[in-house]
Amino acid sequence: MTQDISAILDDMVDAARQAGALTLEHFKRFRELEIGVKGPGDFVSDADRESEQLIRKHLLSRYTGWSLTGEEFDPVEGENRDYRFLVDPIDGTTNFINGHHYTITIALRRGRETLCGLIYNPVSDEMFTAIKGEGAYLNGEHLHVSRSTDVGLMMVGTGLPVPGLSLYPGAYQRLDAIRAPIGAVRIVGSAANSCAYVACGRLTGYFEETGFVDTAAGILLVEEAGGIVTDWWGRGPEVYERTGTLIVANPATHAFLMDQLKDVPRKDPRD
Ligand code: LIP
Repeated sequence: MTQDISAILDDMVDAARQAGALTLEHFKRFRELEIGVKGPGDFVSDADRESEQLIRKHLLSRYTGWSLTGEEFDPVEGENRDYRFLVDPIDGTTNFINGHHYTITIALRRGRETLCGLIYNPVSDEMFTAIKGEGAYLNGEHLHVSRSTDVGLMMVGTGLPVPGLSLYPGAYQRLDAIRAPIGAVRIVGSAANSCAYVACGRLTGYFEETGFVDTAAGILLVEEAGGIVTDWWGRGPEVYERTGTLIVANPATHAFLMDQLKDVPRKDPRD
């Protein structure tokens, strides 16, 4: 059966807006949140769990039998494994619990293909959306990555791994060299928001070792906004899905980052 992807994206947008309102209530009193620790540098709050529950309920009651992978609970394996929602109910939990901008991100996949996705920043009320082949949008306005080729004006986003947990710590020792010729390096604190910033030109590029649930929608958004998406060794997003090493960037910044990262030794045993 052919699905109306635009109607499904509308339902995903509704879910994200509702989860945005819910999480904002917690965010307003971030100093009082009870914080759980899932692992080193990996936090969770009631807001993450409530947000994921709301999104699950909203989507799976409309798309019965479909599958869903979220960050906070076990995956739902419906009888329809073809269609799967990927949900990060709060991307940037560390930001969130400290009162900084965070996002909610949802992607819809059919098999290995991302059909559509969104990144919602409830604090700024910015809704980034993309449907495969139909462009990328911010609050309904068409997006394009930065067209700048000037190395001196590049602004690159990244995120720092928890010490000892990175498969590629060498990459972050190159930050000085990456920083030297360009305009600036920024840590946005949400992988999804970093991708959204590349899609709308607030960053010219972003690289990190991060998770696919956080970035599936962002990858589509950047591709649809005319950017380039590879892993650190220039291979397509399907390889990044395994290695977790992502570059999303405008063409000039992509070439610059590839040059900086291509010698990082590949260590992933699955690679
Ligand atoms: C995290 C992001 C963080 C990034 C991590 C990870 P979580 O997601 O918020 O900015 O550096 O790689 O993506 O754990 O907050 O959902």
